[in-house]
Amino acid sequence: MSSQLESAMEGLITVFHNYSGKEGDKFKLSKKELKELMQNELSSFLENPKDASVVDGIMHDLDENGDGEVDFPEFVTLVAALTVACNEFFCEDV
Ligand SMILES: [Ca+2]
Ligand SMILES: [Ca+2]
Repeated sequence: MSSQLESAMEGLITVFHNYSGKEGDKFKLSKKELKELMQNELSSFLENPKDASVVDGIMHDLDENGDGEVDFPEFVTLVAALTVACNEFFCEDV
């Protein structure tokens, strides 16, 4: 049995690969794959996941090595940033 945190980590990996394997490099998210992931998996955390400029901005921020795709470490950066933002929101609410 995995702990809650371990399950969450496995979930992250699974979600990433579900989308990264759709086209091109199997281990990286193209802009299209990133957009799909954001729309399907992060729709309540992101304000306008359907807005192309939002996707462009996030892609640009995430793509540290400038190859035009988001690899797993870059994806984790996004999830970590969103988790921190969400935690702040959660703390304000309590
Ligand atoms: Ca891909
Ligand atoms: Ca990259």
